[in-house]
Formats: sequence, C-alpha cells, structure tokens
Amino acid sequence: MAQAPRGAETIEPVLVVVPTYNERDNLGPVLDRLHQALPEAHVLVVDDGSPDGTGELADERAAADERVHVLHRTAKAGLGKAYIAGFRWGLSRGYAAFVEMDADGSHAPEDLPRLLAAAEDADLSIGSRYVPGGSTVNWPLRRQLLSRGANLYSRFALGLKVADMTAGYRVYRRPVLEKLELDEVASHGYCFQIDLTRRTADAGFEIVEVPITFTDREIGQSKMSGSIMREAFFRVAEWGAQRRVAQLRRLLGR
Ligand SMILES: Nc1nc2c(ncn2[C@@H]2O[C@H](COP(=O)(O)OP(=O)(O)O)[C@@H](O)[C@H]2O)c(=O)[nH]1
Ligand SMILES: [Mg+2]
Repeated sequence: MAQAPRGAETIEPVLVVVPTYNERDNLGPVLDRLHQALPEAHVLVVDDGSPDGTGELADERAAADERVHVLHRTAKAGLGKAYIAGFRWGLSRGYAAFVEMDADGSHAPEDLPRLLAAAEDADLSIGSRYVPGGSTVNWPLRRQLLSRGANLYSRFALGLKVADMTAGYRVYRRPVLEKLELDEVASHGYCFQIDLTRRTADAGFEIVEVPITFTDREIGQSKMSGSIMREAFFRVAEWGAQRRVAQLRRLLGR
C-alpha cells in the first residue's frame, strides 16, 4: 500500500520510551548516556510501580531535567501495555519519532543516532542482532537459542523478511503509530515486538534493520518468564494460521 511521501514529515522531536520494572540501578546511567548521545531527545520512563523505587528515581530525574518525563502505572502489566501507554502519551504531545529502548543497558544509547538516521528513509528502523555486523555479547546460550528460535519460528509462521523480529531497540515514525490500531494490540509480553512488526509490515510501511551489539545486563534481573514465552508461542501460531487462511481465501477467490 502506498504511503504519504516521507520527506514531508520530520523526525523531530524524538521521544525515547523506556519501560522499567525494578531497574533502579540501571536507569540513571542509561539516561546519562542517552543525553550525552542525543542531548535534544525527550525520554518517557514508563514504570509499572517497581517495588525497588525506580519510579521515585525517575521522578527525581524528571524534576531536575525538563527532557525527562514519567508515566506511573499501578501494576506490572507487561512490556506491551507499557509501550502502548507510552506511545499514546507521546502521540498526544506531538512527537515525530518514537524510540523503544530497554533500561538495563542492553541497548547502547550511543547507537541511537544511527537508528534515527536509518529512520529518515524508512517508517520503522530496527536495531538488529541478526543482520551482518549485529551481535549479542554475554548472553547465556539458553537466551541466544530462545531468541534465534523465536525469530525462526516467527519468520516461518508470518512470512516476513525481518531478521530480528523480537528486537526491542527501534524507531517508529509517527505515521506508523497513528495508523496502527493500538487498541487492538492485546500482546502483553515480549511478543508485542513481533506483533507490531507484523502490523507495520501488513500496513505497507517500510522496515529497515540496522546492526547493533546487544549486551546482556550486568545489574538486576531479566523479566523473561515461562508465561511470556507461552504467550508468544500461541499468539504467533494464531497469527500464522490467520495468515494461511487469508492466503487460501485469496487463492480460492473469495
Ligand atoms: N513497565 C514495564 N517494564 C517492563 C516489564 N517487563 C519488562 N520491562 C522492562 O523492559 C525492558 C526489557 O526487559 P528485560 O527483563 O531486560 O528483558 P530481556 O532483556 O529480554 O531479559 C527492561 O527495561 C525492563 O525493565 C513490565 O511488565 N512493565
Ligand atoms: Mg534486558
């Protein structure tokens, strides 16, 4: 589907949405690094009531720096819900580009200028571990296999030519988020990334992948869990089945 010409739309101002759950020791250094790399960018920390005081730290940072904003949610409701809330916050405030970035240092803020530059010529730019030049560092074998497996499985089920569909370091241009039916996104956990990738592709937007090095967190704990994996497995199977049915219908001409 043809989209409006991109050149007419600006990529600034930029909002970096950072979901947090128990990231108190990680958040400060990540915000510092981000503003060193991109002094103009605004940040929205979306905290799900972290018991370790991440939300309070974010409030302190916001009080001292007008580029930092905080969205407090009452309970841990998953990465997907945090991002949707963050996107809505930014859409109602006129931001032109929306960055997804983890709070644990796995996504180097120093890579963001490259991701944004790639988004000048695309609608979604993905920081990818699985294109030439991309890599993971210090990730346990179990996580590497899980991530590779999830991408293979998703690519097979959904037929998309994206190497890193589960990547969480991305730049969405505003028209993408305006067009996608965010209300219909039910994914709670990390399959949110696959979900938005397929919705972006299905809507005819252009996706580019930029190589990044993903470095495992040094502080705090991963929130990956069995229920997050199960949600991804079953939802991708469902989307894949829907796609096959639609293909079959087209083939049969009805
Ligand atoms: N607000 C919010 N943030 C979350 C939730 N689950 C994970 N995160 C954040 O999402 C980012 C990625 O999570 P992480 O546990 O590091 O995932 P991993 O790198 O795949 O092990 C981190 O910044 C987490 O704090 C959640 O339920 N709510
Ligand atoms: Mg992490």
